Amino acid sequence: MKEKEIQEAINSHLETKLGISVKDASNRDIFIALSCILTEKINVDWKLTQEFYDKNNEKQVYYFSMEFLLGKLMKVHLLNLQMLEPAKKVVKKLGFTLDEVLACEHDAGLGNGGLGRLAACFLDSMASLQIPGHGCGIRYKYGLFEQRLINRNQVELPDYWLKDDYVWEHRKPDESVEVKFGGTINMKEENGRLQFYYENAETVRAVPFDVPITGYNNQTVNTLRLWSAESSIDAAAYSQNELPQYNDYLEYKRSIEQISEFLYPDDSHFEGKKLRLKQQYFLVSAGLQSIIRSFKTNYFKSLSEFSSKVAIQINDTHPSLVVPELMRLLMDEEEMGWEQAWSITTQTVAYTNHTTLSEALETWPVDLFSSLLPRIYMIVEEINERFCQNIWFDHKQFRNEIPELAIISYGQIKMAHLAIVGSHSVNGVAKIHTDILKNKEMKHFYRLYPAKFNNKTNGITHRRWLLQINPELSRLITSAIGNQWKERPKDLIKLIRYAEDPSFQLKAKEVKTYNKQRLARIIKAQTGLIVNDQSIFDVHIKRLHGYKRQLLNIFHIIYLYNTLKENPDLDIIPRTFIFGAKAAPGYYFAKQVIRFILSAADIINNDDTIQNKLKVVFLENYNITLAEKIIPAADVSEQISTASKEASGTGNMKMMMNGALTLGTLDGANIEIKDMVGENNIFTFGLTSDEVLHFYHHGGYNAQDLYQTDERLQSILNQLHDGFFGNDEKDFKDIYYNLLSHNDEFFVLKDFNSYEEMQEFVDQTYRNQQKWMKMSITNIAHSGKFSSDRTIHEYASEIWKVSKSPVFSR
Ligand code: GPQ
Repeated sequence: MKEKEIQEAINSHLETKLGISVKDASNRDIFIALSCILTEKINVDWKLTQEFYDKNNEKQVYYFSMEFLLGKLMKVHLLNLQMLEPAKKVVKKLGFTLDEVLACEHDAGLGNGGLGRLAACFLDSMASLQIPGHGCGIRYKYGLFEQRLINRNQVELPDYWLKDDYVWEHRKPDESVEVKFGGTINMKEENGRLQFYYENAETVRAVPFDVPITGYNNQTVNTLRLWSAESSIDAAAYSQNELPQYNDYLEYKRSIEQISEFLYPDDSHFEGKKLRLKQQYFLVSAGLQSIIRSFKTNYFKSLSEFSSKVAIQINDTHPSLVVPELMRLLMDEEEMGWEQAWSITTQTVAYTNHTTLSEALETWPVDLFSSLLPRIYMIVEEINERFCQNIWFDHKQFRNEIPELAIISYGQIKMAHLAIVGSHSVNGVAKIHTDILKNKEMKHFYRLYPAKFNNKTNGITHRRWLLQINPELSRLITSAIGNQWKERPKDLIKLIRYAEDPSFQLKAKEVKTYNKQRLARIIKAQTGLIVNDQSIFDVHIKRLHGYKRQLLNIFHIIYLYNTLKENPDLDIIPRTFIFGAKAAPGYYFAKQVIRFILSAADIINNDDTIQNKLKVVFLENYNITLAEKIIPAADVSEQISTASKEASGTGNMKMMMNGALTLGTLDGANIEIKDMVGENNIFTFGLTSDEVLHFYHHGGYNAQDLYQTDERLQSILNQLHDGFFGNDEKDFKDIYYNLLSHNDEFFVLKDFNSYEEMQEFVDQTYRNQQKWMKMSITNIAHSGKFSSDRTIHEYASEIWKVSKSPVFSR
């Protein structure tokens, strides 16, 4: 769309829909007008895309996930439809600024962190690569909580993101399905088959809301289908034959709607709540019913070809009930026999594992599971029985491993085992993570089914995380190597020629400074702090977690502070340490760490004697929109998880792509970043994953010894213990005891020395700006591998067996 058209469309919308003229319009009015213009255009392509898929019988991919962390979408659509520049000009002409208009959209925060954002990046890449791939998720009424920092404490507020209507969703009541919970199962023999009937089950109406997912400049529009729970009976029907007991009805209605009410705020942590299991089954059952229905109407009548036309990827074990639910639908509803249903199910489903943390493993108690999902439980029992029998008779060498491999044992259902047994592919999300799965966490399964296991190193969409959030850097890149990198991110490697080019270095440095100044203004507005844009911006943004070691970072900051207090003239490059992190509401230790960082920040930021050499900023309510502003401004990317614990990480990729240098452990995808850029272009430190695993195997190390021998650590730990940082001094004692009496589970003290040395080297390196910029440009040049286009290409060809389906030849 050209400028003139956009302008006319906005005017016409304001006049005919709102009855106002531009001079009376608010930012939100302009936002709504633009969203309507986009929606009209998107809808045309959406319909054509679906018709094209139907007509050509294309195999469809469905990405099942309890989380889709989309953030805002308007800029994505403008960029994909090549309308960003004209829209910016028009909006300006009308007396507005596009950024303010875009800010009217509420973040769709339907995810906790990496896993949910990965799902969103995958949707973007599938549409941009013209792969018929769709998302299947839950339309939570409340997304991830909004974080406020009050008196240094995290306070959680509900995220009511739907309060102004969500402009991108389309409610499809005609495509609703029913999902059943509880009750008892009756069996009857009919026509020689066992039929299963539900008695006294609770029936929930699942209503789909479709969100269009546009591809980049290619007219493909795929679908993210989000399910919402509604009551299937109205008040009149509820009180039939009874006195109208309206209060009872309201209670009943609320209990149903609760299912899609909120996102569980735990990241990489299993919370065995019944409502969560309900959410999981709700997603899986609604999603599968709708897939089967569309398969039957659009493709073939017989379901025998299902697995050649449908691929289902499950995002961790959260949707692993697809295995028994697909079995149920094929057998009970479609009258298939077990063997055929099993072959279709396993050929359709593929499972991605995202963590080896034991506290994240999903295991459901049999009583809870079987009372909520009686028919599904029968099927899981049968899957387990057949699986164990199969090992006993056909894999005799594994007989001793049966108790360990079983899906049900000691009254618990192990969802990872169900997912492995019920799928044809199991993948980890970075090389080292997949190796740990194969050789440690899932080693028996790997020996049993070697061919199922494979690696798919994560990626991020370079369109959003470079092109959209860093237009200045994108322009600079394009001026050097042309436009093609936008569709072929690997072309970024052509930048390597400019890594040592003084004029390119200068321009790249100018872009970084510009982005740092912009972030400095945001910091000023949010916190009142004035930060020096010539200082090193050292960024640690991710969920707050023991293993992500925000504690190691703040320990080092305090060490620097203590050193400066002794010698204020110490020659260090000024640093601004920037944190952003939400702690799960029930994660006490993580909340203590937030308090600790904020307390240390107060002391450091208000100390005039250290000559402004250190500033510590904790930005409230870290979310996608904030990440988009921080990442382009980062000089140093903190990726300092305890080795072996971070399956992949994706923030590391986003920051690298924007020219930050990684300061990281040899963990997750950091290792592959190092392999790409070479060890001279990354700062690595710390125990290796083998060393960490070796320590765990031998009961850890002795943290007390380090306390005794390392004066730097002793000072900090004593400060913690003695209330140096506290209003309320008692609480930081917890951190003290956590490290010293509980033997420092995450090796914070153990890795301190090596981290400190590497931080010192970062400081030294930054003094040589030519070298720094060379390293920075080298990182950008090698970041193409970490585009999720590469990842999706691998899933498509190696797991899903789908190819590109170009809706229109351009
Ligand atoms: N991840 Cl299991 C989450 O964000 N949430 C989870 O519940 C689980 C994993 C992350 C993982 O910690 C990161 O290392 C990965 O980069 C990310 O998933 C995507 O794979």
